[in-house]
Parts: sequence; structure tokens; C-alpha cells
Amino acid sequence: MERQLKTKYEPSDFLAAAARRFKPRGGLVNIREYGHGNVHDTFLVTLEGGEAEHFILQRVNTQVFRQPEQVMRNMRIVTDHVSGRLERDQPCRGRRWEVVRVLSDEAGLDYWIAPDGDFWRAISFIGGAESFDIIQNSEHAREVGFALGMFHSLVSDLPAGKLADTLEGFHITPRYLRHYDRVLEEKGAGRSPEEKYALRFVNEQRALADVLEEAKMQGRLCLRPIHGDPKVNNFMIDTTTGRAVSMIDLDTVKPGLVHYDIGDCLRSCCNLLGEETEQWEGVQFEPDLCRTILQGYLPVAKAFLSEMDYEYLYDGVRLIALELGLRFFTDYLEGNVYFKVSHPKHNLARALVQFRLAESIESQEKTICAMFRDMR
Ligand code: GN1
Ligand code: MG
Repeated sequence: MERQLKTKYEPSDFLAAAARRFKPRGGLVNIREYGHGNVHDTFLVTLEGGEAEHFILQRVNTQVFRQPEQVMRNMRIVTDHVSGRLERDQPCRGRRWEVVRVLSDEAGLDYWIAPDGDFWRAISFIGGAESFDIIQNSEHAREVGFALGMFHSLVSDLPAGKLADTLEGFHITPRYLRHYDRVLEEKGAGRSPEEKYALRFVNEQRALADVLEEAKMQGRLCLRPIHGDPKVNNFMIDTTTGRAVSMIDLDTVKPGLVHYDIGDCLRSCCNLLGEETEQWEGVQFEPDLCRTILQGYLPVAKAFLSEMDYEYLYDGVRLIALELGLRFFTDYLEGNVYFKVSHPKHNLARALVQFRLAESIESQEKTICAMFRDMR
């Protein structure tokens, strides 16, 4: 029997049409926007059922991911690999750990291209868990560290060559810098105090941009499968136990340096004002949280980290804050063509937060480096 409209959507509604593609049976109760992603449009779909059943529906940003089919292929490869490892090796025995699943559409495909060309996909929902935009306490920090280590360890035996490069140049800082220089030349920048600060900061820091790419070229650091976007709200935390249970958002899983991931996780988690704050001048990097995250990460990751990897941990965290600031600032100058914004100066505000964070990291270089040394 067709539902007695608990749903607020008409069958013609584009969201409902996409949702039905992946779950043709079972009435739709609700579809609502979900999470705070900067790139895709994400929705939580609730279906009728004994217990509320949910899944994640996403419209993939094909301006950013030009070959979304490859993104889905990577996601399949990674989730199959991780599921196999979890079953075979049981590295998480005694604790809950889940991997998201890609849901197929009616035709058995991992995505659906709508008549208007939009690219839709559906992903299983991790129930009984939540994510946070800001680190809540030191237990949360330790769990985030554990989860990143677990993720790295679960993919560490997946040959990097099996994964396509779905976003060319992602985390290659010198490329972002070259793009910034081109955009600045073409479009110029305004002269507000904030813009002047950003322009000056990038100029002062530009010599640092090559540090990880150089180390890679010299064979000091090697490529491995990485998550690519381990920011604080991509870690799912069990609502009852407070323990990490999954890492979500697998779009950018691809060959890279673990330093991009460690740096990105630390720059995201050790900023207690969060990356969306308007109080950018108050942003600070918290070394105590950094230590706690690494106390969660290192015991799981020790097995695959080399001596040389440790040498570049500090460079990783400073660089990724600078890089993300540069990406936001460039997007602001370019007219907000990459990241979603809710007002025209949104990307400028985000850039200032990251630049201020990079400054704070730099001002604590000695403390942070000593901590990394002591933790080996
Ligand atoms: C973007 O869309 P979202 O929020 O998962 C970006 C990351 C940035 C992040 C900053 C593909 O991630 O690199 O670190 O914003 N993802 C892509 O919040 O560019
Ligand atoms: Mg992401």
C-alpha cells in the first residue's frame, strides 16, 4: 500500500526521486540536509520501517570531482578491502568499528545520473553515533587519534596503485601556490586590513610550500593510501560509549603522504574555535590536544611509520594549515568557485582562521617539535 503521506515530498520531487532510485521500496518519511560539507550536497533520508531506517544521499559536486565514477570505484575498492581486513584480521576485536557501505541503485550501479545530469549516490548511515565540529574533550581527542591510526592501518596493505587519483593536485601545496599567483594576477585583491594580512602572510610563508613535495621527490617519504580529509567531523563517535566507531567521507582516499592526513587532522582538531569561527584573531593551536591525539594515533600506527616519517610531522601540520588557508583565500579571490559559501566573504574568513592557526603553530615550533621527538 502506498504510504499515507507521512512524507512531505511529492513523487516528482527531485530529492525523493533520487532517494527512491536507491531504495525503491519502503516509504520515505523525511529527507533533510545533513552535516556541514563544503563541497557536496548531503541529505539524510529516513525511511519507514519498524525502527527508523536512514541512509545518506549525496549530490556529488562534479565541478570539483570531474570523474565521479572514479571516486565511486575507489570507494568500492577501499570499503571492500577494509571490510575484508576487519573480517579476516579482526584488528578491532572487542570494540565497535564500522565501515560505510556504498548502496547500489536499481540497476546495480553505485550511482545514479539524473536526467538533468546531476550525479547522485547513497551511502549507509552509521547509527548510534555522532560527529562534532569541535573537539569536545581529551577522550574525544584520543579516540580521533585512534581512529585515524586504525584507518591508516586498515588501508596500509592496499596497493596505492589500485586507487585512481580522483583529484589531481590535491594537497600538492606548490600547485595551490601557483594557482594562487595566477588568480591574484588576473583578479587582484582588495585592500581591506584582512586582505592585506592574508596577502602578506602568503608571501612570508611561500618558501615553505615545497617541503613535503621535496621530501617525496627525494624518496624520504613514500606514497600510501590516505584518507585525504580527516577533519574532526569526519570521525563518528558512539553516542553511548564515546568511542570512535568509523571514519566517513571517503571521497579523497587516494595515494598520498600520511603527513597530509596527520597534519589535516591536527590542524582541524587542535583549534578549539573551529574552522568556521568569526573570531579568527583568537584562534590558537592547542599542543595538549595535539599530544593526546598522537597518544591515540601512534600505538596503532607505529608499525608502518618510518623514522623519516617522524621527521616531517611538524612540517605536515604547519603546511596543511597554510595550504587550506591558501585554498580558501584563492577561492575568495576567484569568486567562490570551489567551496560552498553562505556569504561572499565566507572563504576570506575561513582563510584568516587557517593563517592565524599556522602562525600559532609556528610560534610554538619548539614545543611541538620536542613533543614529537619525545613521542617516538
Ligand atoms: C572540504 O567538503 P568537505 O567539508 O568534506 C575539502 C577539504 C577541506 C575541508 C575544509 C575535496 O571538505 O580538503 O579540508 O573542506 N574537500 C575537498 O573544511 O576539497
Ligand atoms: Mg570531504
